[in-house]
Amino acid sequence: MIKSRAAVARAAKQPLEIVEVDVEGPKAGEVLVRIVATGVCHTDAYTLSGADPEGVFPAILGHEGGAVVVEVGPGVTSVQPGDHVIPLYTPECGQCKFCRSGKTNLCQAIRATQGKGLMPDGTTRFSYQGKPIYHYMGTSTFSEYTVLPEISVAKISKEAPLEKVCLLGCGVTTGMGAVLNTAKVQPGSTVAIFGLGGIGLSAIIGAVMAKASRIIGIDVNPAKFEIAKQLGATECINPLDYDRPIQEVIVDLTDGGVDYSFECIGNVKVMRSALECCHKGWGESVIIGVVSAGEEISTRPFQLVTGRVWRGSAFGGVRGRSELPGYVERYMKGEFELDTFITHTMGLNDINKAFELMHEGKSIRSVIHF
Ligand code: NAD
Ligand code: DAO
Ligand code: ZN
Ligand code: ZN
Repeated sequence: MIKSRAAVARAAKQPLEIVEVDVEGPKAGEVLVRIVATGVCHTDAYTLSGADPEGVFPAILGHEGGAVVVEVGPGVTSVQPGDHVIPLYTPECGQCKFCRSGKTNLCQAIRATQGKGLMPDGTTRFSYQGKPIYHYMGTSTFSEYTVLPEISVAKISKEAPLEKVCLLGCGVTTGMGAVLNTAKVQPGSTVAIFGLGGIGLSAIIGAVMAKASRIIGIDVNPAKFEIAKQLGATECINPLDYDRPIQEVIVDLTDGGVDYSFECIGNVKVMRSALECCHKGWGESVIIGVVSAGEEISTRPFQLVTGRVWRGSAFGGVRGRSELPGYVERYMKGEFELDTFITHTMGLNDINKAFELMHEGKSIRSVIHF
């Protein structure tokens, strides 16, 4: 058992509490890692808000980390102490029906327990004052030390700066991957990106890499436009500046609609706009945003009958263990940058400030340094 500084979510809607928790060592097939840095993503705020049907409390949130392996449990062969890793909320076992299908990154090997805030053996490694604390998304990166299943870590180059590539643990991979992997945007395509937070801005980077001809950023907060243009958006529009639906505006701007759109907010009304701004006959819309339990999307079925395609993407469709190290390499080669995303850095004691900045629309990503 070791002590670890951690930000504990005691209950929904309560600020995180910084305490010293107890962390049990890794069991068979598990690894103990030291988190060097972690980003704070909108999904952490979503779970803390109480809207997440899988949200259990008390828990240690966080899923966008960069870490060093400290100890491995019996039977672990793919990593050893000292290795640098990115925790994966979408594991890759390589053996389940989903992994073997070659059609999805949604490995199901530990889904049942991960969704309940538990390790694969049905127990938790965290406790505080003798009472158990739940894991979160199989990662719990808001703790200096955390235990992960071996299939939930991607081994990456030791040269990569963990305080930056931690963003590849969620936001940047999710946005870039949705464009490059899920939609497979073609050179010369027109693209609309709804929501210019960490995910939407990463989708812009993906669209630039895919050589899209036109990249339209849409956000109700115009403070996001400068950075979106810096990253490659060719134009930015604010739905609040128009007195008609934003999909009509985009259809007019693009001679019938865009080739691809991406919803990076988590708003079912915007999801409809994103579908309906797509070009008749071939336009594809990808849902990335996560919405509260019970909410539903709607459109007229004729939108699909006439050739538009509606799909979704989790973690950019990226298989974490086999493909994420390649994304890190691409970053190291200078194919994309991460500095623009990191608008704030702070210590763990200030983590609630990171949530405030996100809610106020003042940050893209705050990175917590342990
Ligand atoms: P964020 O809060 O940083 O960004 C959201 C942006 O949307 C903000 O800039 C906000 O101003 C804008 N916005 C809000 N309402 C809007 C509206 N009605 N019209 C236009 N713009 C609007 O969030 P983020 O970290 O970028 O995450 C975005 C979404 O992606 C969240 O729902 C998050 O849970 C989800 N997410 C999904 C995955 C996945 O794998 N599918 C992974 C990570 C995050
Ligand atoms: O396999 O049923 C499943 C769940 C996969 C989880 C994928 C989560 C993607 C959306 C949540 C955003 C994470 C930050
Ligand atoms: Zn995330
Ligand atoms: Zn699997």
